[in-house]
Amino acid sequence: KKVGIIGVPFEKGQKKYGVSVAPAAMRFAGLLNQLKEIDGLDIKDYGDVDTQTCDGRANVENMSDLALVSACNRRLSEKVTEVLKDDRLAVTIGGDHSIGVGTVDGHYNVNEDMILIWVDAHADLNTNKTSGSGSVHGMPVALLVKELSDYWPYLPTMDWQVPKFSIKNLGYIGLRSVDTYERLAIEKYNVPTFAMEDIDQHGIVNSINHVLQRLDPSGSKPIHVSFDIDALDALEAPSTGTPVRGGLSLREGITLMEIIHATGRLRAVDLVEINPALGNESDRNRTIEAGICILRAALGSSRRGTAPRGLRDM
Ligand code: DIR
Ligand code: MN
Ligand code: MN
Ligand code: MN
Repeated sequence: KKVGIIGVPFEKGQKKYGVSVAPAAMRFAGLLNQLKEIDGLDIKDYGDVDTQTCDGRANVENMSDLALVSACNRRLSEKVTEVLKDDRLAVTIGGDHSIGVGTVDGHYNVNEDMILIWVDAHADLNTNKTSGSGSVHGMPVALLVKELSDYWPYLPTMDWQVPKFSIKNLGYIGLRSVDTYERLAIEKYNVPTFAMEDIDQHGIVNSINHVLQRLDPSGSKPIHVSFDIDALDALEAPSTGTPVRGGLSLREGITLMEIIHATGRLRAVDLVEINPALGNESDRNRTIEAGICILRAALGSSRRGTAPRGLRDM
């Protein structure tokens, strides 16, 4: 099983300093070695995407730093496509969640039949007209889906990104802070959504199985998981820009990823919004550890353990 790691030190999709440090902090914490411990994995590090430079300007109302968001995502999209064409599962470490535009775009360009599981406290489904913050990390899903393209004005510098992905192939897990127009879109398009109250009622196992069944009844499509660390409870992952209490336990997050891994169809995972500059050292370490646990589960680490190679069938 082959995996490619991409770092995206980008934080202009929101307003707090520090999310851009996450790829370096995750590497320093031993991410690569902890993934290499997983039996049979071949890990290649593709390094960090350039997030600093852009040409042109894009002054769009209530949309901060669009030209930089656009340039970073354009490079990221190409990188994700490259990793997938190298026949590797693309693991992207953000950065804020605006980078979901590039990861999903790059994945869609290789697998047009992909389905997208957005694991988040938030729906990230605002347009510049509905957003209360003007931060693009609250808008990536709305930028990606073709059904909402008419709700956007012309976006200078974004011509490279034609919204092609259908909202019919999207599902949500973990929501608990949804803005009014986001909720309207979820209902209008009947997006399979397991908000925290639904997970409380049905359990995480039934919740993810239901989403997978709805999006892909035949069980044949490539899966992309975009995991915002704020989907986890603020006690499990405190170092993040917009923490919300009452979220997934780390165990629920791990179970979710184990189930998705077990499909054998996971092709891309994003892990975003870890902000090592927020909170104290214990908060930072806990949040980074939680992120590594989530990625390990996604890549097939078993909590039961794995017997040594070659001795299993004795
Ligand atoms: C809010 C917060 N819905 C917004 N979004 C966040 O700014 O649009 N997404 N924090 O992760
Ligand atoms: Mn290559
Ligand atoms: Mn998000
Ligand atoms: Mn979020």
